[in-house]
Amino acid sequence: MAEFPELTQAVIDGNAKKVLEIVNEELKKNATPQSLLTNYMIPGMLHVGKLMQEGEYFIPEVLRSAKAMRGALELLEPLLGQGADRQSEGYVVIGTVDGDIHDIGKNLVAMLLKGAGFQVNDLGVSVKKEVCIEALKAREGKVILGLSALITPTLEEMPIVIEALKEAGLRDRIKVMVGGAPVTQEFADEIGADGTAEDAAGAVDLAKRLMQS
Ligand code: B1M
Repeated sequence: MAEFPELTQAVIDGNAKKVLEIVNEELKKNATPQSLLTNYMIPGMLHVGKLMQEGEYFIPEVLRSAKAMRGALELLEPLLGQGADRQSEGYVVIGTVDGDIHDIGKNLVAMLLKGAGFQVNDLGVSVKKEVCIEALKAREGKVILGLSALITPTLEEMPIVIEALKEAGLRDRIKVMVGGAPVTQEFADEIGADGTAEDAAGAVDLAKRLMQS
């Protein structure tokens, strides 16, 4: 018996064509984008991380899997928004912190936020604090700033951005949400963020709570 379901294995193998094929087939059978992501594709990427850690996968293999994931995310993105309340839930500026180029998780968070009715300004990866400040200044009223980090060394960028918000006089109207695999609730509290979430669905719930707080 195969160790992983076919879709998970296709992500692990970095077989972009097969990932798209299976996703398309499953959608025709009425599978939801959320279940394809949560139950099959994300576990595939997590296994890729394990193989990387064990020295079985190197950057080229990891990039192939990331590319396969990205192709399928592009296909799923419009579907994640279907049925959502189109009235804006709020405005979110999001990015991966300076020095960090991981964006699959951040993109998922951005997608689900859009699907839930938030307006999202995605600043991309390795975003400098000045770029965050500029984007936040351009928007009046309450705004959520979402910061993602995947490698431990770049976690230290998060408090630097929060400090920059204070210096720019923006902290009182900006809610800061932090996330990414190495981020814990304890860390979020320590740096004075307004919250953290373990996954993209949790990030949507948190964003809704922050808009009401
Ligand atoms: Co990198 N990498 N990587 N990598 N990579 C990790 C993160 C690592 C854990 C792998 C390992 O060693 N096991 C390790 C970090 C160790 C550490 O510091 N703790 C690591 C390393 C070391 C590196 C390099 C330094 C390797 C090198 O060059 N020697 C290098 C760093 C480059 C840099 O950023 N400066 C590097 C490079 C890369 C690639 C470019 C090859 C590629 C990224 C491609 C891309 O993103 N476009 C890559 C990948 C793919 C990974 C792994 C395998 C997978 C990450 C991923 O996409 N996960 C990863 C292993 C792992 O995470 N186990 C690894 C799937 C994704 C859906 O989950 O991103 O966690 P995640 O997002 C989740 C939650 O965290 C949360 O919701 C998401 C959805 O559920 N979330 C938020 C994320 N952001 C959020 C924000 C929120 C709220 C929730 O609010 C704002």
